[in-house]
Amino acid sequence: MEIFPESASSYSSDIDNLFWLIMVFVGIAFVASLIILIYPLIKNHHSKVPRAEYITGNQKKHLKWIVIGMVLMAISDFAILFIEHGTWAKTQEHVPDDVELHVSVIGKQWNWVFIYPGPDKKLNTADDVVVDQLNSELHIPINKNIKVDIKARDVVHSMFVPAFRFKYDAIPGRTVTRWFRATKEGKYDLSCAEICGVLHSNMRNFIVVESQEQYEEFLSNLYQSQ
Ligand SMILES: [Cu+2]
Repeated sequence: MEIFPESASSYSSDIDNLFWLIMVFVGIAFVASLIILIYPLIKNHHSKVPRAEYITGNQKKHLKWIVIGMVLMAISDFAILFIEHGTWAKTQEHVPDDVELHVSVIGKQWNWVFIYPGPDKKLNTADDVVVDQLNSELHIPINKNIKVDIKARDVVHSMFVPAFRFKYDAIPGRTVTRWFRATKEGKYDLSCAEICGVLHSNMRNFIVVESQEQYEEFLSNLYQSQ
């Protein structure tokens, strides 16, 4: 049974594994809570216990259970932190050195704006190319590291590419730099995952993953259109 959306980036499965990891911890806590809730209802049914006992919860024998719960919760949190640390470092702390394309993706009311580096291959120079069209596509080559500067022009948006397991807030005044490597050719949704105004749902753009040749052809056409 496949419960996840299509998977098309080098670290999709790492993120999916984290989902299952947290699911196991939360699942155990969920079942335990239900037992703790339902068992006393049955045990203290009014046919057996006609008069309820009033518990203030500040006696030692009651406090013990609060502390046990807190400790178990803290252990779970640290276990998750410990196990996920590798994935966190890979996806968020280090951008790989060999980057094929460095782009800006800017959220605004209501569209995603893409800024490609110009023929000098460097972003934030005079020859950068701005693509600001509703539902436009960001073209990238397959199996290459893409570095993304995520920004916002007005309010908070969130750059969400489900197939890449990529989701980061775009915050005005800040540049959030992340990366991904697409592993499957195709056209994938790039939408906004933060309610950002009445036309929030217009922010449906796409990432097109294509071969190196197709990508270079796209770039040269883009440069010619300038
Ligand atoms: Cu938005």
